[in-house]
Amino acid sequence: MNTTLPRIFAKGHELDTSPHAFGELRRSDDVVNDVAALRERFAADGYLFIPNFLDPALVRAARAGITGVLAERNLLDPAYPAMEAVKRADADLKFLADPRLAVEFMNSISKANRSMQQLLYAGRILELFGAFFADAVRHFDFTWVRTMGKGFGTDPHCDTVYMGRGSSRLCTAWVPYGDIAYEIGGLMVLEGSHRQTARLKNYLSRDVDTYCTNRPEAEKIESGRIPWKWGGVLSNNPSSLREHLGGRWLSTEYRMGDILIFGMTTVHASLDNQTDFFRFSTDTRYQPASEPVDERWIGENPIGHGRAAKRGMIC
Ligand SMILES: O=C(O)CCC(=O)C(=O)O
Ligand SMILES: [Fe+2]
Repeated sequence: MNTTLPRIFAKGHELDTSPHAFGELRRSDDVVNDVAALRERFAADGYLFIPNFLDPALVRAARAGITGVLAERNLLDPAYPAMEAVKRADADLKFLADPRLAVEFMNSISKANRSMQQLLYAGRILELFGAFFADAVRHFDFTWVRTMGKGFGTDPHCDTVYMGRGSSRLCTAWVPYGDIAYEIGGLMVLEGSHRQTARLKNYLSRDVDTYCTNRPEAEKIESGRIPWKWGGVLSNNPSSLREHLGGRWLSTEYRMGDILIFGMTTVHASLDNQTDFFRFSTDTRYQPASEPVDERWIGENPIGHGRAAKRGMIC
């Protein structure tokens, strides 16, 4: 075991942190102004990790907006300054399991947060994607805001199953709003997983909003009683998934200002939060403006994974 790392978990499974199983994300701050090198690295690694890319003062201001909403909702422990984002012991976040309530909550945090809007949809991020795509940039209109309290992180998945109806060049930008020690649980990327498209062919061809009209669950999906039969998870055991697919889980202790960019077929997950601090991050999406766009995530109130997104087929 690597003794410099704490014990870390994902979906309750302890991760092997020995050097063959776990490592640090490769930094790309050295090539941030060299677009050819950035493209090469993205093709080689399936991600770009650029520390200290965003203005930390703006990230901090966006964090203040997030903690403001959580304080209003009585989710923070009032014994600590809101900016520390200590979760109230009895704060109940179960409502986030309901996709409709989760969307409402994310919108209530992101829409009025001018620093977050400026950070994500203007300035450096757009310049970077413009150069990277060599095209005008279109971003999705929905902002995924993660407010993760103590407990499990996100299951391993690829983003294409949630947003793959448009451009295959779509990219995700994951931005932390706080310094995220390993125990608080940031994002992990499975090394080399973007090159596993043959093995993951079946998974990558799926879409969480497609359902079988000839199966018993069809009626529940059509009426909106359940969001889906299959929620897009690749595996609920990040440890055995890694053994199966190979490569290391890669992560880091993120700092405010960092950005992690990855593609639609890169397997990722997040570490469990073992602390009383909230982990805050957003994930947002960018693509070349000239390419087709997934209609679920566009407009003032995107349909998302709601009923209008469902596509029935006989299977
Ligand atoms: O932040 C997380 O836990 C998950 C984020 C994610 O899946 C993404 O950025 O695509
Ligand atoms: Fe994701």
